[in-house]
Amino acid sequence: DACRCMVALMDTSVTGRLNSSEFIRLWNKVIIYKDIFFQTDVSRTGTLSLTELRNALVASGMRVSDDMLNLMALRYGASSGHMTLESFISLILRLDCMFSESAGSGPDQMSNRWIYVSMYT
Ligand SMILES: [Ca+2]
Repeated sequence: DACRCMVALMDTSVTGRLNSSEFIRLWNKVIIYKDIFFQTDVSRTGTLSLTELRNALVASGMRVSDDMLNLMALRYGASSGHMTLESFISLILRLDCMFSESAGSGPDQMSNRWIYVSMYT
């Protein structure tokens, strides 16, 4: 599921598969976010607590409200509320996709992007 999600998020040409430039883009992002995950997992549990998740999002340059953070922990976290690396990568790629692709575009592009990310990935 995590792999399918990653492919869908980076498949900007919407062909159902990744070409080499899409794959390289994905791979570079995965490496960056994996490093952020391990840097913010200060308790060395291999998962992110809510506080660690907040720090990881800040380190990734994402600004989200506390309500949104709690929702993300519910949706992507385990029942303990802690988040694994796979869940974190799926979540952060979605955010990355929505924030970066919608930057500088109008509300129409933004809502199209939202529908695309919600439905396809
Ligand atoms: Ca931790």
